[in-house]
Amino acid sequence: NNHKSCVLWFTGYSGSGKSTIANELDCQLYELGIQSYVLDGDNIRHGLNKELGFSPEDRVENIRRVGEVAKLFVDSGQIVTTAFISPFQKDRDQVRQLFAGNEFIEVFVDCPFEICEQRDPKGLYQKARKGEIRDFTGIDSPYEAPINPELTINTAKHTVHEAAQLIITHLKINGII
Ligand code: GGZ
Repeated sequence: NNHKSCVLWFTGYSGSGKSTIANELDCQLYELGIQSYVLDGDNIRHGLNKELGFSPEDRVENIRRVGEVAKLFVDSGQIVTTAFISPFQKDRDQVRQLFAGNEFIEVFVDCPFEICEQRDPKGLYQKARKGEIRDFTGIDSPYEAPINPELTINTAKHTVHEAAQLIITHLKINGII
């Protein structure tokens, strides 16, 4: 299948649905005959970035490295989705600069903080509230919502399937697939 390469850079709170939507998108692209790859905490923080924690400095370095890896995927002609909180606008902007204008697609996985905390799929919010985890995004570590994302998806209003569809539509409208 003929398509252009790009990075879909997801950003949003823990529990907003980044990895879930990224994996659904991966499946929907596969059904269109398009190969893609997902970078997330599971394959990056346990390997390449395993010495990094959640201090502001470590998050900056985490995102910098993910940006460089995403760049390698795009150079190799692939569509890559990254699913990291990436809480700082400045770091997302720095990653954006690695890419040509239409190759970097910032996707705000927008879900009200209260709903992310209610979902609490891994029980981490509860631990953070009890003080068992420090530097937790939205509790005692900041999150800067994107100023001008290419795409915003409210995951309190859309199903996972719909969210992936919205991204596919964006890729089609912009001539990437
Ligand atoms: C935020 C944390 C923390 C702290 C562990 N703050 O819902 P999850 O579990 O699967 O996703 C979260 C993930 C965040 O890692 P990222 O690499 O995406 O963060 S960043 O982009 O800011 O570097 C959460 C888990 O790791 N987790 N401790 N203190 N999330």
